[in-house]
Amino acid sequence: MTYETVRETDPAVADALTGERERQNDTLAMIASENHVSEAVMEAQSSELTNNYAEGYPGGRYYGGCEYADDVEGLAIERAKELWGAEHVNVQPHSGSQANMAVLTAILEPGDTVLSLDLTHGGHLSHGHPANVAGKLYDVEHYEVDDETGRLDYAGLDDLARSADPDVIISGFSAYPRTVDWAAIQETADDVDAHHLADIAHITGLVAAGEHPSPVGIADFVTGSTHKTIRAGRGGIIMCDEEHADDVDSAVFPGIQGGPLMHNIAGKAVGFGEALGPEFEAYAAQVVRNADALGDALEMHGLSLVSGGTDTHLVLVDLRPSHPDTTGKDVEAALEETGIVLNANTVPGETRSAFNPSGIRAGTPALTTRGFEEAEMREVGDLIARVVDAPEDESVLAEVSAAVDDLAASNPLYE
Ligand code: DSN
Repeated sequence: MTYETVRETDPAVADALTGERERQNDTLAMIASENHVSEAVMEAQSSELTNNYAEGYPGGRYYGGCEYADDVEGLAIERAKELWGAEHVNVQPHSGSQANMAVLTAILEPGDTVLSLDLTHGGHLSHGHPANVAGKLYDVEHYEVDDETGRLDYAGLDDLARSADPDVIISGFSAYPRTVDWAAIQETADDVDAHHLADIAHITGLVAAGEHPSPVGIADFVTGSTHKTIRAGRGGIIMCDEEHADDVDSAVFPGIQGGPLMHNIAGKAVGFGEALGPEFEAYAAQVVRNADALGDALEMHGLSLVSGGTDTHLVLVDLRPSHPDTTGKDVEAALEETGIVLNANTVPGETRSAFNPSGIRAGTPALTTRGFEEAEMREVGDLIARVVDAPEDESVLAEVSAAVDDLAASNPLYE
């Protein structure tokens, strides 16, 4: 996109849009929740459907003029069913957080009990953090990962479920690098008569491609976002059995949302279509191999990975064992100067604060989209380690910056 029309009417916004395009082209996006969608997805998201109001669902709208909205939403739903094998799909949530809120309002009353992973152990704000509406409405208990192994403590979760007697157990995480045993959590949910909501926001693409086991058909509800590893239009998705379909649909609309963002749903449909194509499985497999290669390189430089490695698209580095005086924010800021963009992250047993935590999280979905393979990921790991060792050394930052420029130029995103 060239933004020529915006430039004619609004140069200030056109400058920002062009700047962002150049930023993405010239830097290495390693925020684990980000990806680069195709030009086709972006075109669909900027379509005339942004003007349409389609409150309701395909074939049952509250306004006229929805025949093409029906086509697009129907395509998104059918493609999602094929990708994840769900009986019922709702593609209207504006985000993964909205998808979670819709499921919670569908099955809970205020004051009911939610059991979810602590945010500092890899959970998510929308799973009941006190600052989130879910934390204000519900009584929230948290389970944790094992301090020693950094892996989910399924026995601890089971014990806690028996004492907390939750109405829902939330699984699925935003900073957990290991394979999740959905069936073990489902067994606990069954034993305590709780619903099970599996939030696969980060790993939607890995699950669709068979790179991570699927909770669909195991958990009562599966939520996700559609712009991360699945690389489709921005937003959320809910999957469930027919038994829960009406409750979920009415919780999304009119429960917590009004008109769906039909232009984004068009982007979801296009991205899901791409993910059904022959190349997506190879892409998802490369995402995982790349994360593994990145983790190996970081470990070779003495950095400590939470859980000792990764099975997914991300690695979580605990800086405390190797660099006790360096914080995640120090590293995030120094890396950003060089063109490597990732985020500071809390780690299990966090001893600093959420704003200036002790770890960094790095993901490979976006770099894999632009063609990076294991050799480049090992090089990126070497560069990250150099910056972690000397975040204030301007000559190191300049050398890393030059290497980042070369890597970005060899793997261009946009012509
Ligand atoms: N905030 C996103 C992440 O980076 O994990 C998830 O919503």
